[in-house]
Amino acid sequence: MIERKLGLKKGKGIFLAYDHGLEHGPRDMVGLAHDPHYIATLAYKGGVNAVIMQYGTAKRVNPFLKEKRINLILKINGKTLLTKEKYIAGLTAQVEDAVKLGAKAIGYTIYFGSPYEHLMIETFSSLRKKAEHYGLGVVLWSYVRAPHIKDEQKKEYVGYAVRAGYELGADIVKVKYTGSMKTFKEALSYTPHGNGFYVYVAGGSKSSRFLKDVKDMREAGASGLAVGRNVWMRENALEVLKEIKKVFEL
Ligand code: FBP
Repeated sequence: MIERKLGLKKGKGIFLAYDHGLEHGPRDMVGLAHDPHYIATLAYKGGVNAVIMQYGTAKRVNPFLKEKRINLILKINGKTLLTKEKYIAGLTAQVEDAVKLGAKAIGYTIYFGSPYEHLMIETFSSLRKKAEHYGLGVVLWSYVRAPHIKDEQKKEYVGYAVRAGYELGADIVKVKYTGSMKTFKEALSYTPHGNGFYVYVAGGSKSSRFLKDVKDMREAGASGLAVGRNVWMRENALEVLKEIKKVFEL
């Protein structure tokens, strides 16, 4: 069960996302944030349920993660901001790499609606099967993203992304926030969640509304956050983690 693998309290938890060096490049890797040891230390001091990293980053901090018993979710696909092909993420590591590093789960992105959707779905199904074989959890970055889609955070799209992840067998879907409690609640209403399937929310770019949004996400039924920039881009990162924990009663 995913709850046990990641130490989730009735499915609730916080994941500290740190795959931005690949996804966004230098723009996010400023100051202390460029150093994965800083992030891993934050994860430890802040008592999060897991850190999310790409293979190259994870292998460099893995001794520390192991020593401090910090759970790892190994992100195994991704892309850069440099590509014009914004709607497909390539494989960056294998399930065996996750096993080798002692990760508790794999992370994989699908851009639903994309012209390459079928490729990402097919790859996901093989990886999901392999991850289950090795006893790893499966976390899906479930985003609706395509050239013809204007607002990927619309409640209908987020609702679709939650349901699609459920249909494909993810343990946890990580989705975008719709922007309000009411719309997020509606987005969650199309899928049974709790009991082995949980919805986590991405933090998004650094925002002054963040903690208010977190309260609304929780109120709407989110089980947790997979958050990056809104934590480690702040000087009071540990304080922010504490506040998030309070909201989710962790
Ligand atoms: P944030 O909380 O910083 O938004 O991180 C969540 C995340 O999904 C990361 O895992 C990923 O690197 C990034 O957002 C990708 O965001 P986008 O595809 O919207 O640029």
